[in-house]
Amino acid sequence: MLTRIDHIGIACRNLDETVEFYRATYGFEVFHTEVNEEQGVREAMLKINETDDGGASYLQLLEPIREDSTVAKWLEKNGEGVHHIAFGTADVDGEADAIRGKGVRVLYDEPRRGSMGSRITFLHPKDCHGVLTELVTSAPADAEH
Ligand code: CMX
Ligand code: CO
Repeated sequence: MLTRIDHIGIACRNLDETVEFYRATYGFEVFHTEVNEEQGVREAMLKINETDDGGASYLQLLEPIREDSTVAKWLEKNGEGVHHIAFGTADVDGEADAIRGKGVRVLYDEPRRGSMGSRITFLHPKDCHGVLTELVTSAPADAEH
């Protein structure tokens, strides 16, 4: 089951300036920042609300760290804006398998590492009516990240 909006991923050119926009305009504070080398991004997670399933919903602000990263390529083509949506689930492996079985391309054979020790995979936007869609299972609450 997919039980929440885990996050909305927003591509930006300058993470610090974008973080400041969200703070000054809405009062959202940074909950967590990290560099994900594999994904080629520096990111900030802004927690918007907690959810009934024990998780939370975030904005994920993404700045590319490499010219050849997916986000750099997307920014070049589209400019800043909403890059993907992510649904939260307790079972990313099972959900990915079930969705793959429906004929939607799942981009990774096995989930990879996402924000805060989560496990993530992506569905191809061309199979999802133009929306790059991520599936996320959060790390257990007591895990190091
Ligand atoms: N949303 C919607 N459509 C998208 C898209 C996006 N974010 N990114 C690409 N597309 C579309 C393009 O517009 C293009 O469509 P057209 O052929 O009609 O022009 C098509 O998909 C192919 O795009 P591309 O620019 O050639 O890009 P690639 O095929 O090289 O890569 C994708 C697309 C989805 C495979 C790649 O972005 C990917 O692997 N994404 C998953 C990883 C990721 O996004 N990581 C960053 C976030 C990390 C995190 O959330 O933690
Ligand atoms: Co994401």
